[in-house]
Amino acid sequence: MLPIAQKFRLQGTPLSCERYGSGHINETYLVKTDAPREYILQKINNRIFKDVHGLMENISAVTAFLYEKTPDPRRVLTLVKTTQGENYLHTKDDEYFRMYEFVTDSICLDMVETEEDFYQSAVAFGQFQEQLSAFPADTLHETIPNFHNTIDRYRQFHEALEKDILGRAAACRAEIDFVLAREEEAGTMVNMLKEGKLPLRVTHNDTKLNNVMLDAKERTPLCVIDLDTVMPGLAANDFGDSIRFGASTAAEDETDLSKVQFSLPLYTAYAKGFLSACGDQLTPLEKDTLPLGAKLMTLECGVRFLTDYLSGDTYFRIHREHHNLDRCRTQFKLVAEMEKCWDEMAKIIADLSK
Ligand code: ADP
Ligand code: GN1
Ligand code: MG
Repeated sequence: MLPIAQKFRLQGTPLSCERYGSGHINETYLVKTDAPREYILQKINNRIFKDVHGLMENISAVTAFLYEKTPDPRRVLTLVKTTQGENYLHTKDDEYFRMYEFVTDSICLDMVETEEDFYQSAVAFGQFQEQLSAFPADTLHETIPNFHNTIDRYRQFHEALEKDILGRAAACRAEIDFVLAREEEAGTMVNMLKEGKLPLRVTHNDTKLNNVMLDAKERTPLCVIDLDTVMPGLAANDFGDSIRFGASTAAEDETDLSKVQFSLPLYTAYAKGFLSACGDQLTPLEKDTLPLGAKLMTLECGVRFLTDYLSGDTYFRIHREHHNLDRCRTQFKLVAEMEKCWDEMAKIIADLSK
């Protein structure tokens, strides 16, 4: 990878380039130079992102827009150009790479450590949405069509189930039944959007806790990263995706389901942070749909993991056998728990919205 790193305008000579982070899609590397400086190099997954040029146009435009408001490389993800002055490198082998400034003195969490950290991550994502409210949404490329179209995610699930190419369906009947039992409800927000009841906004669409950087000392928001899926979307989906990942008491791939619980205190902390950062912008109905966003993003993600499991694990990177099945099980456990405390979830949002 060092020869790739050398093709970017770095300060100093690159000394090392090691795999980094725990994302499921791109390949991320930490580059260290003798300056000394650190950078993040990423090989973009062009099997999943079919229009890398459009994707990089999005990222370059969004980061430039944010930089105008906050001209600080710790507070806005900052691209490093190639020696040719481009925003990304396209190699002869048809591989795509990009380089970012490393966000210094920061932390990036794979699991919530304190309620306060989760609250701060909500402020970060809420501010991100608020800052992008003036961004011209029609200039954005749709990097993955129908990304949070839950109805289409069900269509893909049915297709995978019908093909069942590895004969895995028989062993996950309970999970399949769980998905089927919620099919009608799964389309609720997509239909509300179609009916013009919910507005499209510029959203992040992948608001996992490990896609936000906090200041290592203050543990306050620095910047939102992983901008591959910034596209027009629903505010409640950004809220919901954070909840599905962060308001769980266990990791996304925990195999001991007794450890996986949906935490109402964490949900409340996130809701406070999110509403304080972008609440003024949201319509009353958008606020009302926040709990539904949490439930449907968790269900959708579980459906996506299960679909990938049935299809032979071609989308999400796996590190062990049945990894995607384990992942889908944690999501369905969380959905089941949310269903049990549904009224409380709604009341928390209603109280905070007063
Ligand atoms: P993926 O799409 O695979 O999730 P990310 O862009 O989220 O890729 O990067 C993976 C991980 O690399 C992040 O969770 C974070 O820990 C780290 N990372 C990414 N960009 C930066 C950056 N600019 N500075 C510091 N760490 C970063
Ligand atoms: C992927 O890229 P990463 O790891 O931040 C996925 C998200 C899922 C998430 C589940 C482009 O996110 O949609 O919610 O895994 N990203 C893409 O952990 O599909
Ligand atoms: Mg990520």
